[in-house]
Amino acid sequence: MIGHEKVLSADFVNSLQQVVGAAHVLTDDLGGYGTDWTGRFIGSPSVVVRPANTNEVARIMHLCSQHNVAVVPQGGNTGLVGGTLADDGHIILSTRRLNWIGDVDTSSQQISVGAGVLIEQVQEAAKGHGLRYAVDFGARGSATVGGTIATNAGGINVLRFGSTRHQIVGIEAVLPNGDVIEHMAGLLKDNTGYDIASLLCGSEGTLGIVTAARLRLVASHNQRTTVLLGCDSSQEVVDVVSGIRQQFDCLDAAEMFFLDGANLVAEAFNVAIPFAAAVYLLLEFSADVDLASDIESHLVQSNFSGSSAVADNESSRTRLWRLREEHTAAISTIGVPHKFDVTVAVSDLPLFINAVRRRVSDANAEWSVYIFGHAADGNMHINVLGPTANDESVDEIVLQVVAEFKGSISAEHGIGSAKKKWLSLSRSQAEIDMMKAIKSAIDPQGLMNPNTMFV
Ligand code: FAD
Ligand code: 2HG
Ligand code: ZN
Repeated sequence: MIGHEKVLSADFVNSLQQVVGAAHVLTDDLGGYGTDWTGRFIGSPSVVVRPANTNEVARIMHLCSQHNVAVVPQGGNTGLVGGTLADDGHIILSTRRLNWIGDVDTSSQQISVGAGVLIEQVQEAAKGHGLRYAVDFGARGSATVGGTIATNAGGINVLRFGSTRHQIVGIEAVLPNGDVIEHMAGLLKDNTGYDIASLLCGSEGTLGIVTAARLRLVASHNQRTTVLLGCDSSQEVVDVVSGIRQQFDCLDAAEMFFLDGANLVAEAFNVAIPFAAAVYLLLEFSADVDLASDIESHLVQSNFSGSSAVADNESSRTRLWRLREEHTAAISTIGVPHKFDVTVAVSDLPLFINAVRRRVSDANAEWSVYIFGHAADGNMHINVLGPTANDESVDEIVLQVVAEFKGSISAEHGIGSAKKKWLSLSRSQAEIDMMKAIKSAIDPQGLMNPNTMFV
């Protein structure tokens, strides 16, 4: 990687202040900007700069290019792979003030928003028009549109609507040299060369700063049915999900977790567990009719004999969802985890889960392993507590198991700084060379997020 300035000159900092105002250039107390959500990745950025609009972002990038200063973009800082890790001499460019929300365009079912808008705010804006934003997950109240685009975030509704990439119909971004790309018309049919929005989606801040996006919205339905099932094994979860998917194309979410994780959430946040089971499957459907009795008949016909709980109002729905969504926060109450967000073929999930548990326990029986995730996507989150933040032996073990199952080492959260050593487990050398060629064509000085994605 090309060397950058380690000490920022007063001249450079003054120039930043002239662009955004002194109040939005932090140099002393950088608050939580330097540390990631998990507390595992602690950086040492020299400056945090908070632009208010695209023009200010462009001027900042132009200055950074002139002064050879590396830039780490940051949205809500909810990323879980050390993707906002900044060193001495790096600046963090926070997008939180790019928070404008356009009108919902009901004829195209689209909305344009600034990159700093929170996912929950997009969802709220859509709701008033009988629409929904399909990207949804536990960090909806703090993750930003720009961050979710940069990581191609997944979440609970991917099985029905696809990941963030499938929701982007337009993008605005600032390139490392300060040039602005604006392609926000939202035309559904637009085959005029390379798909730049798609390229920036999942680029983790290594190619430029996403400043705005045009997003597709989907119809929201009147009836939501949420059911928690108790299963005996992961194999039963896979079988139930497969049967349900064949019969119900209105399945929004199929989330699984184990009793140990449910107990942890219950203890940490005082959430009641409706019944004990080895593995839980949380299903959510949305349609224009109430599906509860159809789902029940389906389960009876397919000889499902476990316990079940159906949410009959919003507060019981919230209670069921908390059991799943609070896993991340509950784990953080007992330590700093090593996190993995991996995918394998859905049919391999039971064997894969067993293999991970066995191999981690063989390495150190004292380490604890929590597994939960998005069952229909084959995407499991493995959280290991016990190894120190810098002990990467557990990362090697888990990611090698993923490779043996021909899975992906990142299903949702990206590579960041946490997984860059293992990129070759999921990508061939030719693919990595191509990615590096794209990176150096767009960012020849290597200014953009230098600790992320590539070793
Ligand atoms: P940040 O954490 O600030 O940044 C993430 C990455 O994107 C960094 O590499 C950063 O440099 C880059 N970046 C940020 N903004 C921009 C921008 N405007 N332009 C260019 N690059 C940028 N993720 C999922 O996919 N699915 C889940 O179900 C899910 N659930 C979560 C639940 C919890 C409780 C938490 C804490 C996290 C969860 N995440 C999940 C992870 C995280 O929320 C996502 O990765 C999210 O997309 C990060 O958004 P952010 O705004 O916080 O980005
Ligand atoms: C989820 O699905 C998130 O809840 C976070 O992707 C996963 O905490 C994790 O490991
Ligand atoms: Zn997830």
